Amino acid sequence: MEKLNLNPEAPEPGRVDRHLHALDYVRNELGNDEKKFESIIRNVQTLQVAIPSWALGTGGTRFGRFPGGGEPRNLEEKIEDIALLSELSRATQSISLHIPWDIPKDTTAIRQKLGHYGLFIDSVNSNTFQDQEGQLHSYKFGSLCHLDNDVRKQAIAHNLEVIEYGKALGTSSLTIWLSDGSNFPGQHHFRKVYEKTLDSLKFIYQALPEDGSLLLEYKPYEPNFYSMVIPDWGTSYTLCQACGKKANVLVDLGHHLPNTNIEQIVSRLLHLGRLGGFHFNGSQYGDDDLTTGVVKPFQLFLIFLELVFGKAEGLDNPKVAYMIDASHNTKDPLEDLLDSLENIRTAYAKALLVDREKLVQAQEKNDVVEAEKILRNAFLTDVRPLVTEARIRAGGFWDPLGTFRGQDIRKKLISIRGEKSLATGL
Ligand code: RM4
Ligand code: MN
Ligand code: MN
Repeated sequence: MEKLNLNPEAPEPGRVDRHLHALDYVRNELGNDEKKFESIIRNVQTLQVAIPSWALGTGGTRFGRFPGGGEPRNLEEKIEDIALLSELSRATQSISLHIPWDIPKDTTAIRQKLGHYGLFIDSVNSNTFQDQEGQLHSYKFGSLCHLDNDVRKQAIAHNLEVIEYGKALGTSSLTIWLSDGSNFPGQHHFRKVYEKTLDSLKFIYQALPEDGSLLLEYKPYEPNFYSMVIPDWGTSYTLCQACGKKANVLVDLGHHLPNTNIEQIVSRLLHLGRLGGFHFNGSQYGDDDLTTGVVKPFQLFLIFLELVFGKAEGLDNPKVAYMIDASHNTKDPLEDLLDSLENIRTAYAKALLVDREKLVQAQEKNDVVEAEKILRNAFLTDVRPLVTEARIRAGGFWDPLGTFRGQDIRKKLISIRGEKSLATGL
């Protein structure tokens, strides 16, 4: 199968004129500083966010799943979906794989297919949060933290296998999220499970290639509701530090308790040189089921501001990896992903507007009102014309979502893949 061909887009009458007009407004807001204007567009264009192979089907909760049809039936079709997203938005070029949800049968053919669409593999993710058929030892009571050597060995071996898949597919990045934890007080000896986890991670770390990277997530609760072995950035940080330079903390926005100051965590990790990357999603209470940047757009802007300032202030960090990690329970997954990609770039563009020198001056004078005003002015500026300009110049579509709907893409996918096709994932 090849990916669906998109018809060229005919922007509705007046669209281009309206765009140019709106673009002039932003130019003006920037004091007609053409250099800054152009550099923002270039920066926005370079922000490319990976898509996980497990987010292309309808997500579910433990109560149910309501699939919308036309879901990709295999890795090849997932790649085709991402090629479609890439052509529409020009904001994504890569895909993350979860093993064993997406075991590539023929790695050469997969690499060829990726190359054909100008895509690549971002990171490979291990999965020791589920038991697979035929598996010798269960992960019911943990994986890398398990007190039983045999269970731990099996979980380590799985991670080593995932590293090998990664190498065969051209990526040296391994992402680990552990569901290990406990549901009852007394169930875990906190220190012991931490030590076991560290031993296991060190072992896995040794198997990374020379240029390898290990991204370590944290999550405060779920699927365990009393304690998680890696509940917070601090725990992840100490584990990474004990492993070595190639191990870094991954911040999944949904993995925080309500009202956590995520931007401060980002700042701290950047400061310490251990910010490995992001999993973007949105949430009101917890976890990752909402579109990125809808409920808390100001927070997303503040997170990007830390990244922009960190870079401007020369903080030495590994290359930060960006991925969307959301479960699309309600919206069409492809529409949801297009929305998220757009919102991420919008937040970034707003952060790029902020006049850092003026802000630093206000901070030094303790001018709280001025400092906050600088941020709010940038945040309230409508940067959508800039984001559109970045996309159009890169060969993307004027209206990715409108095109997806207008050209009946989902209907066409259903006619090829069927109403009942189910993508692997949660
Ligand atoms: C976890 C975590 C991981 C993802 C799994 C499916 O909550 O966010 O990144 O791989 O979900
Ligand atoms: Mn995640
Ligand atoms: Mn998650």
